Amino acid sequence: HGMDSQIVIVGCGISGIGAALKLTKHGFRNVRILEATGRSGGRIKTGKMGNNIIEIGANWIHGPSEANPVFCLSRQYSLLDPESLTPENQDLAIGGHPPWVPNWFSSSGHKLTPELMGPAVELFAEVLEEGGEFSEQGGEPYSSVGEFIRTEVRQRAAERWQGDSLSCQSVRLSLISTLLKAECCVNGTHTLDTLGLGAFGLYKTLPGLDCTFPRGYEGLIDNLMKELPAGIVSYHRPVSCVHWQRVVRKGGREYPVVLECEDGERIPADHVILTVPLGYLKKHHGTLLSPPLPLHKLHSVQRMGFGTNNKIFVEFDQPWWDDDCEVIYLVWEDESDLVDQVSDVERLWIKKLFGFTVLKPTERYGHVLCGWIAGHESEFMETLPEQDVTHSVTHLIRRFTGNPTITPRRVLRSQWFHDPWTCGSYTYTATGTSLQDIHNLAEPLPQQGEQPLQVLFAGEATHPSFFSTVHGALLTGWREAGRLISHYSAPSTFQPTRS
Ligand code: 6YU
Repeated sequence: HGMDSQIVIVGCGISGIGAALKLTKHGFRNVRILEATGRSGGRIKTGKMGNNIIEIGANWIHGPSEANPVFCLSRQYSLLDPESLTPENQDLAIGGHPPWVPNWFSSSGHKLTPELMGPAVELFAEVLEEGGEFSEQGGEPYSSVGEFIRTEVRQRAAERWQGDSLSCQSVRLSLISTLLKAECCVNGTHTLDTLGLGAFGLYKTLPGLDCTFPRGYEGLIDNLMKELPAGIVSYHRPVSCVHWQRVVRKGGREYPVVLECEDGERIPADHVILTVPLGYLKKHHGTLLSPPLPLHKLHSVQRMGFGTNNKIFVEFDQPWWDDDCEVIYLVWEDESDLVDQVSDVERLWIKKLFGFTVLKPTERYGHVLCGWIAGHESEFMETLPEQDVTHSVTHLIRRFTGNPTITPRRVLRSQWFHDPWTCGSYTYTATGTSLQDIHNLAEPLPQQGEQPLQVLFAGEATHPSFFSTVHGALLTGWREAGRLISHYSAPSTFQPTRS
């Protein structure tokens, strides 16, 4: 059958769309996408706060340069600001940490100076970079990224800052706690104690200074969707079970797979590309596949990490930060013991919010901040009524600025953990994981036999070096489409060569 084979893609995020585009452009005639929600884009989701556009999900193109397919497509669709397109911008190697201009505020209501904070910033950056250098085979001297950073920071801080006053040492260590919490957001993990040290270096950064979409990330999705044949996506169509290793007859043909939808419809297929998030797979693997996942694959699903990172957008009439400020760090003076989690989630969850990034340019956004909060504290925050979140954030800002009159105009937060089709934010390499686990996640079922490639796996979690990103997800969609294309082009005992 070749180009007539039935290919069903589960999920209309960037990986599912990427796979569908590559397959249809190659000439496959029976490709369809089943999407649980009423929209395309998945974790790429642009929203509104008043007249401002805000990103509820993915925020930046990480490493916008020639090797990044998301950058190349966005440039082609004219979705980027001219500054993002310059060669200087593409050449900047920032190693995943953009050189943003910081402001620091303390829990006693003071602004902290660069002279005081600088040494802590440098020390943290230095240790963090070394954390990525432990190779897979070389052995891990510490049990996690968290333990490594804390041990090294304590040691080096004691040596380097011994001449400084105790209060100076203490506030610098408190800033390190804030930076640990920020790193929890970057990695989408509850604490750096669950982030594997050996696997930390797997994530690769591309050159280019991270950029945003002036008219929203979803513009990329809209443009890609226009290139797909009309009507190939069925919305509000959650798949409840993928039955593989079957022989299903329909219209005089046999199919190895049948998809069962929540509404009871049964759809036969030759190949299924599953792009559901790892968080969803962790929760539903027992019912989503029948027969179930082979054990080595299941264990990798369980070992790999999938955590929560949420945003809290806050709009003000007037800025309380410097004109050139790009990121605001909140430093709790009682946190010199290098902590990245709170002792009592319900009472102290707001302490996990490390600070805010400033939405720029001001002419476009006005005075809007994006707060970042990861982990169980973030998952608890999702359960609170919006006015409770507003109240906590208002109180927090009044305390750190020492200004009891500041009142946000509007507050809006994301709730990725309670999104039933995502169950969190993105993938991280947990302690005990290695590259092999990602390969296991990506392995198709079955690999060999008379009916190979019945179920294929795409999505950000299946990319060996760009997991947790949009470009990683897109590349996995293309990869799985490519796998089917080669399958039908390669000479084989069972298939006549190409159509
Ligand atoms: C990036 C960024 N970014 C912030 C936040 C989030 C994410 N990412 P999808 O989920 O999109 O699609 C699956 C579809 O399947 C979906 O539509 C479902 O509805 C559907 N589905 C589920 N179940 C179904 C069923 N049963 N039946 C039918 N359909 C079903 N990435 O590049 N830049 O700034 C951010 C950020 C808050 C939540 C991000 C960012 C991650 C991306 O959004 C994400 O990877 C892709 O969109 C996923 O696409 P997909 O197709 O795989 O799934 C040093 C170091 C360390 C390591 N990491 C550092 C990297 C930093 C990561 N950065 C992230 C940061 C932010 C802020």
